[in-house]
Amino acid sequence: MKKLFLIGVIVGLMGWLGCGGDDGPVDPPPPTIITITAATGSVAPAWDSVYDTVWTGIASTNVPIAVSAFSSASKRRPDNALAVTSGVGVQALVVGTDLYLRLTWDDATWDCWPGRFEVTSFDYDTVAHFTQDALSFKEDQVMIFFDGGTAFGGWDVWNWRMTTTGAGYLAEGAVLAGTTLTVDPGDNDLASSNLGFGGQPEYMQPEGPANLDYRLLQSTAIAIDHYQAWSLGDFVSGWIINDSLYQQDVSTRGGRFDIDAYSRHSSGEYVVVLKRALNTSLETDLDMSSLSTVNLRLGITNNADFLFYAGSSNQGFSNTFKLNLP
Ligand SMILES: [Ca+2]
Ligand SMILES: [Ca+2]
Ligand SMILES: [Ca+2]
Repeated sequence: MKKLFLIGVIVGLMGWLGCGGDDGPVDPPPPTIITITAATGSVAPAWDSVYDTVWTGIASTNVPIAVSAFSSASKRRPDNALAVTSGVGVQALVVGTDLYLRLTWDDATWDCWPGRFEVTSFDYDTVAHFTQDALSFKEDQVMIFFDGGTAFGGWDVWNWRMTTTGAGYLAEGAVLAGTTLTVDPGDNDLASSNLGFGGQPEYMQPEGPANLDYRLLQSTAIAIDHYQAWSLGDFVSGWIINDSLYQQDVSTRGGRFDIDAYSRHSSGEYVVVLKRALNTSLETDLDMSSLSTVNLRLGITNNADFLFYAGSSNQGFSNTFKLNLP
């Protein structure tokens, strides 16, 4: 009788531990979707600061950067987990008809010299010869993806890049459908290549070798002078920035550059403030003016271009999160 009782206890325990039972594996709990609620403000933050006091009263929500390709099939792996930030702080604000987003993330390297030219030798001893380093020197970037749903056919995209948009205080609008990114239509160019005849830069800053600034501005650039007192290793920017475009009103700028941007990189941290109208009335932009919630994703690169279809140690994407609008 005692023996039978013991067997009964063991069989009972096995059932409780799931040994030999016919219950299937337990489904994992659904992931928690991060939700951010945009604050409503009456005063617009200063356009030329990321530290306006308006932001101090608005909570920042950490959005983890979880995957290395836009498709969630490619998960971040331990060997590339360190190349980009593991999370982005997001703050959102609506003032009137405009949406402001303030993003904060860690990046130890300020990569602001995409395709730069470097003095690598001298012809006839004194004439500087430049080499373009387009492979090693790209730029830091962020993309915000607004889910346009099936009616819109893809994602409405805001793309900020440290130099080729940020140096002109703007971000570029686009649409991502599948893995194809198409910039919004518009006649204006913000950054034009500085590549001239014979692989040499075409323009330089008027201060010459004395001013190695990443911002080569159209309003002040002069023709390159190879006879100046260049030294080995001096740089000239790979891009010329149209520094008058941000001063035009949005309708003159065109649908491609309807996003204002201001940024700071200091102590290994980026802070970027972006602003666009909730409704631009353009079919390549999502009309958010009548939405109470929109699904977003974020993408970050560290000195790299985006590769939507493939994992990369220098890019990361968040999972989808929600933004509640007033
Ligand atoms: Ca960087
Ligand atoms: Ca646009
Ligand atoms: Ca767009």
